[in-house]
Amino acid sequence: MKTRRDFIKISTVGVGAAAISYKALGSKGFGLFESKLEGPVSDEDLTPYPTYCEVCFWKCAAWAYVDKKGRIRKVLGNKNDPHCNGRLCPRGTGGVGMTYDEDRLKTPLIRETRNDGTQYFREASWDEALNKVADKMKEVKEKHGPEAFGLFNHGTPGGQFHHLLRAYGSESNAEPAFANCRGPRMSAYFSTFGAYVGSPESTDIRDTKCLVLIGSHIGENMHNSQVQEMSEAIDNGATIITVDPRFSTAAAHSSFWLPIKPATDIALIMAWIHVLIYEELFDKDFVERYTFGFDQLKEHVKNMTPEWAYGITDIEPEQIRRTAKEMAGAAPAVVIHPGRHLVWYGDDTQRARAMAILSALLGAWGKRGSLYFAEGIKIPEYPQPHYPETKWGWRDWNGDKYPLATMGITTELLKASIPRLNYEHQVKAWLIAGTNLPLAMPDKPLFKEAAAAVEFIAVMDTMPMEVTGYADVVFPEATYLERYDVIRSAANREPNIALRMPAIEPKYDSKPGWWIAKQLGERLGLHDYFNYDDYAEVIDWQLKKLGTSLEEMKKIGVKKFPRKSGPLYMGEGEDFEFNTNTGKIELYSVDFADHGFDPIPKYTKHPEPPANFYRLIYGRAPMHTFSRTINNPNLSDLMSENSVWVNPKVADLWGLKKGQEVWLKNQDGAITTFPVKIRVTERIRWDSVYMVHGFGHANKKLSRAFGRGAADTEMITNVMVDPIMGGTGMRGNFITFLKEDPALNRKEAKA
Ligand SMILES: Nc1nc2c(c(=O)[nH]1)N[C@H]1C(S)=C(S)[C@@H](COP(=O)(O)OP(=O)(O)OC[C@H]3O[C@@H](n4cnc5c(=O)[nH]c(N)nc54)[C@H](O)[C@@H]3O)O[C@H]1N2
Ligand SMILES: Nc1nc2c(c(=O)[nH]1)N[C@H]1C(S)=C(S)[C@@H](COP(=O)(O)OP(=O)(O)OC[C@H]3O[C@@H](n4cnc5c(=O)[nH]c(N)nc54)[C@H](O)[C@@H]3O)O[C@H]1N2
Ligand code: SF4
Ligand SMILES: [Mo]
Repeated sequence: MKTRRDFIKISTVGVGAAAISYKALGSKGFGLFESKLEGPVSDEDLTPYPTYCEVCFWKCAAWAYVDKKGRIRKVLGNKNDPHCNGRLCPRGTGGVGMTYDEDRLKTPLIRETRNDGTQYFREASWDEALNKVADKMKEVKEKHGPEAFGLFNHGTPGGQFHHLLRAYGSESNAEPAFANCRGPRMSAYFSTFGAYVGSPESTDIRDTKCLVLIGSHIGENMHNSQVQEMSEAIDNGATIITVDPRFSTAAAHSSFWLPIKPATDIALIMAWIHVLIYEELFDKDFVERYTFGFDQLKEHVKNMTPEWAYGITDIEPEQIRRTAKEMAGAAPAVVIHPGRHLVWYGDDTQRARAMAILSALLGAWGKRGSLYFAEGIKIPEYPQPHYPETKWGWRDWNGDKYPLATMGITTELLKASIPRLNYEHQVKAWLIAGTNLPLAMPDKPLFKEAAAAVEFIAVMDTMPMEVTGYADVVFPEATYLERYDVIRSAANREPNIALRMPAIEPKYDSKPGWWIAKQLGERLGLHDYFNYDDYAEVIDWQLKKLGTSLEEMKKIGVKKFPRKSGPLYMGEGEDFEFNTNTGKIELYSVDFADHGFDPIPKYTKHPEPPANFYRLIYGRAPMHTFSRTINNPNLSDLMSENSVWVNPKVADLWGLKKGQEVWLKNQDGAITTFPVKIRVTERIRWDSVYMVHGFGHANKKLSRAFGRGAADTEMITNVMVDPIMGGTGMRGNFITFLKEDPALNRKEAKA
């Protein structure tokens, strides 16, 4: 039986024909810049507009150059911006493809059901679509209270809807950036240092003598200034130590590559800590002055020798000792990179704690070449009433189950939406803004059950992504190059802000997120929270408070301010109070002990792949961001599908050839919708396979992305939940190969 909300592959009468003829032009019609279509243009004929990139969360500031006909010809980095230093990554340069993608959402859409029960989307006016969502928000408020309206948000578009939700009276929101990404390090670094590492992370890579990458694959993970600083550090002779079961791009540039057995990193880090302590290589003065719990730590790691770790990690004891000595020799100028996507095995907060403790023993905190003290600009709050009090929010869906979580947990929001699970507080409807949940969330069956259970879903996106197929109403947002948005403010070495303004008018019938949120707000009687006609007024008001103006920012894009919080680094022997329970860096975490968690990290063994199965690991490719860029005409030109990396030993055993198409099947019997090509390479351990995340799109309306490669997410049905902060550990899944089309087999079996 079909559920009330069947997945609809967006197709609307009217735009379909146009889309096909446009597609006939072929993706090659779109080069890196549109100028390929229209011939060269001289810089004098171009007008630059300031923006910051939305292709990933590094938010590099840039200039969009527009020609006399009103077309964006190129996007270049802003030289004064510390996120990019004037250079964008390939995704940022090709980001303009998001604006000129002919598959974009073009008008609001409303779900309809025909007499025979089948469902489809019909084009609607903005008024109708907005009224429908606002009416539903009113209804939910009356029937269940505003708290029952949930929000999945990500990136700047999500921020506009978050404001709307708070004004309406709900705090039931969650974003993948926490539970599916960097949540473990937030909880871990906060409990250790009483501070977060921020985004961009405050890693002083450019001045480091030793950079330790534990699974961080910088170079494929293209976080811009980090990649630039890493290459500077290499030129300056820094030692790079990369721990990765795969020979990553970073590993290729490293002095030491430790091809660790997956899921065993905590053992390696604890053995490093053992060597530092028992060979007296740690920073004694720093530890004595600033840390709490050294004696307990020393006792705890007594038997965690390199020999012990060797049996677990496959890393030779000699390598463990040597790399520990390298770090000690470079200390305190060592960056133990805190990682970003940390949700691997469910003990991820503990792994991040181990990394934080390792940094502390090296005195590598607040010192040149380690982690610096970042400073940001607080954007003045535009006048508005306080947000209404809420009766419950993301913390209370089912008791305070994850007390050390600092943001809403996506999987918990799904569970709170399923009546069968009997959560204390039930969520009845969703807004979704800027996240493609079907590809970003592990455990697809859970997502589908929750999506079918809620009464209503409204999605704001720029593309007909999979998530839009679950919506009752779809709002087409203007792309980042077509809109004003919040002022970018992220802590850095120098405090700074960046402006995003429209370079061109929104194409089609798309609208900026701020406008959509305001229109809903007005319909809900929340005018006082949206007291402006144009978001430019808000920005100008805020900028003036900061001693600049919209007029000035339009000319410069980025503005830097003098630091007020003091120097980048700690002074020698300076008194320093950390924002923790003990006022010290907690090698032994009082918070963790209070909540019944191990106060010092322990290694726990995780399940191994069954016979003929291999651990699925995944990561990034330099030219794509998750699922959002796969259809981008510029970027799909650079990489149009993913492959599955297989060790030659495994390829031999299975008789797999380079380029051969296979389907993957996981331990729970899930099979990939699409086949994926084999890449035979020594760069991956024999017990694992590797895939780039984001491919395997199932919506036909994504003309370049549909059916290209396979989705790692489909293979991630086992979620290893982090008991400390609710992270969705995704690397406890194992796959095997199907050499023949499983659909064919199914048909034959029936015949
Ligand atoms: N299997 C697997 N799952 C993962 C990961 C993985 O590696 N593998 N990585 C995890 C991590 S680290 C993260 S951070 C998350 C990322 O999760 P998401 O942020 O959900 O990732 P995307 O797939 O890029 O989806 C972004 C969505 O926003 C839309 N979008 C882009 N720009 C705009 C805009 O300007 N306005 C609006 N309204 N929408 C826009 C895109 O079209 C797309 O639908 O995924 C997590 N999930
Ligand atoms: N080009 C590009 N860059 C991006 C993004 C993007 O989509 N595209 N997304 C951005 C975002 S939001 C995030 S969160 C970051 C994520 O980037 P990172 O935090 O750097 O990535 P992870 O996904 O944690 O790690 C991937 C690496 O971990 C290795 N690995 C797998 N299992 C293990 C293990 O058990 N132990 C160890 N030591 N290593 C293991 C994999 O082989 C792979 O090289 O990337 C950011 N940068
Ligand atoms: S790192 Fe690349 S994709 Fe990310 S914001 Fe910067 S230019 Fe854009
Ligand atoms: Mo992420």
